[in-house]
Amino acid sequence: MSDHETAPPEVDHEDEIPADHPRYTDLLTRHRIEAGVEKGITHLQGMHAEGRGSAFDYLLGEQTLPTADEAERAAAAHLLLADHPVLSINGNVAALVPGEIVILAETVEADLEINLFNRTPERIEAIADHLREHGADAGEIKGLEADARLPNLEHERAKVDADGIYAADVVMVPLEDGDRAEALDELGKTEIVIDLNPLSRSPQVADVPIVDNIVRAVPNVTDHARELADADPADLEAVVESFDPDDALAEAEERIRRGAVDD
Ligand code: PTJ
Repeated sequence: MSDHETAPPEVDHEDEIPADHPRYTDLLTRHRIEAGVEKGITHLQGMHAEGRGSAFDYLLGEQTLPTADEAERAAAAHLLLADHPVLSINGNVAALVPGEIVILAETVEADLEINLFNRTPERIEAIADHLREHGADAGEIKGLEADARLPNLEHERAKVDADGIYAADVVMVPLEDGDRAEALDELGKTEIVIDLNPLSRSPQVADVPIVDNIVRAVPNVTDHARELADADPADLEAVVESFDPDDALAEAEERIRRGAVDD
């Protein structure tokens, strides 16, 4: 392993991670997930998910592909066109982009809904508190009621809010497990998935698969949404129509297989 791949000594706060470190994003996300586990918001399995994501990101050169940027623009257009958009939050999302996801929700007037694979009341509360600390309005966080169920999905993972994900027309589900992504797809919702693995079932069933690191993707969707905020619905529809999910998945897979780290 070359020197630049070696992590610096343990840091107590993410501000201590040197911003010019060649693997800065990886060190930052790793630190945030670790802090999330310590705070009780991220499940230990979130560390495995993070490790997988980080390997794919390394092969993508830790940068946003042009097709991922197109996906992020299409996601912004879908969210702006939606009647009832919802952004789904799990333990990794809450740890990695708490402030950024709150800003995106405000920008596109979406609800935030906590929706966990490993659901416990303690984690739900801890994540809701964490989102409030990052600017979410106390009354606007959904997922605490869990008074509806997604069909064809077992136990805790199926729980959603009747006036949240269940009623949504457009749902953003970052770092999602494949079964739930499929269940949402079967309900006919427009699904935006953020996942660094283009071969995972979640991006495969998505209307808009964003193969990018969530720490780059969410702020970029917000930037596109701000730019498109005054666009006519017809122009937003044109952005949606011009995006090809199969091309985006194929480009990401090709890039990962080539492993063109230094391009
Ligand atoms: O908080 P919970 O209980 O809801 O659990 C959340 C996890 C993430 C543990 C759970 O949903 C899970 O096990 O997910 P998977 O099946 O591991 O899928 C996570 C996907 O996210 C994988 O395909 C990873 O490659 C991808 N991923 C990991 N980190 C990132 C990422 N994609 C984008 N950005 C990342 N930073």
